[in-house]
Amino acid sequence: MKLAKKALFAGLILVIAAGMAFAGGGGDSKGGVTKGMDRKIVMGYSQIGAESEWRTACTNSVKAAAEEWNIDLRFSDAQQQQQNQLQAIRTFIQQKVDIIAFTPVVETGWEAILKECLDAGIPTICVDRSIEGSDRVAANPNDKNDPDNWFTAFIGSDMEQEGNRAAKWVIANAAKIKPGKSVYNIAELQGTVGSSAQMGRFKGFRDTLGINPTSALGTSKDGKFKIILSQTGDFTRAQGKQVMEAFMKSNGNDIDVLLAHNDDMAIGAIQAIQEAGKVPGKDIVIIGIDAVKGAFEAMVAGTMNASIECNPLLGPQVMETAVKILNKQPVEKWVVSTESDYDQTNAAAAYPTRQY
Ligand code: GZL
Repeated sequence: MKLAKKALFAGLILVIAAGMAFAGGGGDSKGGVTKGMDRKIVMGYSQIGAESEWRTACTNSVKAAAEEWNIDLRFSDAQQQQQNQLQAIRTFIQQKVDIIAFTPVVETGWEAILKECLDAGIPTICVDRSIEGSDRVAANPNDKNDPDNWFTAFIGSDMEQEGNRAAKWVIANAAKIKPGKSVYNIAELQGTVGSSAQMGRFKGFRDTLGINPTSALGTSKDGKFKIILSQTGDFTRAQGKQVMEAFMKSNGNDIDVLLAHNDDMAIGAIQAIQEAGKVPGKDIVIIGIDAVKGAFEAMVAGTMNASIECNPLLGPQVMETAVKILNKQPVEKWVVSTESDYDQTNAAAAYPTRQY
């Protein structure tokens, strides 16, 4: 009799353990089901790295939203290397995750891996940046050569629009801050070369100023604005400072405006401008993109003039879109982020409620 009881008890333990593992979906401890699903889904996420305040805010938003939606998130940090992203996505395929989200560090080199995802029946979501050849509108779904069909949805900003908005601010404000100039010389700190963020901002800024969008340097049609320096700082503070140091050495007395493709590079450049004996925000009008906390602090301090918002809080949209896709519900090909522009007229009022 004792033996039978022991066997029964052991069997019970096995059943309970099996039940918990199933409820836990990807075997993690939390269990339960994903919001809007009848099971817990597993998402592989390949993130670029942690190069800027913006990126950290984006990562935090994705992780918090995965918690909120009860999604088992397999998160990989590529440390800015595309090779690491490709490897991570291949691992997600081997793990048979339900869906893959990724931020392409540059626009090129994604066709093969995304076709492997398609062959494995795993839908993919492009987050923040996009891939070459994608205009992110619904394409002919049967055309395997159309990059728009290599991923299911894109969630992120219109980078060209951000460049347009930056140029519009410069046109409207440069002369107010530095009056009396017939030509405003512009220095530009570009983002990671080949990324959709760098390419979109580069083009949008030039288009609105009336400068040839295919060349780094050039003069606007009306002759009022001239890009005299343009180089990448790879979206980091350190490199933004380093490149601005070189700009100040070669043309420190000629620069009227600095456009930085993100605030981190602008903040690095501010240090270089101060070390060169010039007054940032007055001798050189400084505009960045992202609208991160550091930019608000600089605008309130008067060392930075404006920042064009690029929303990193994409996590909720990523998880909502993933659940819709897995539930076979229709999703927008491009879920556009909503954004505003900030400068010294509204930064102080907005700063206390900023989330990143
Ligand atoms: C833009 C994003 C850019 C940010 C940078 O959507 O990809 O990358 O502007 C970040 O701060 O490094």
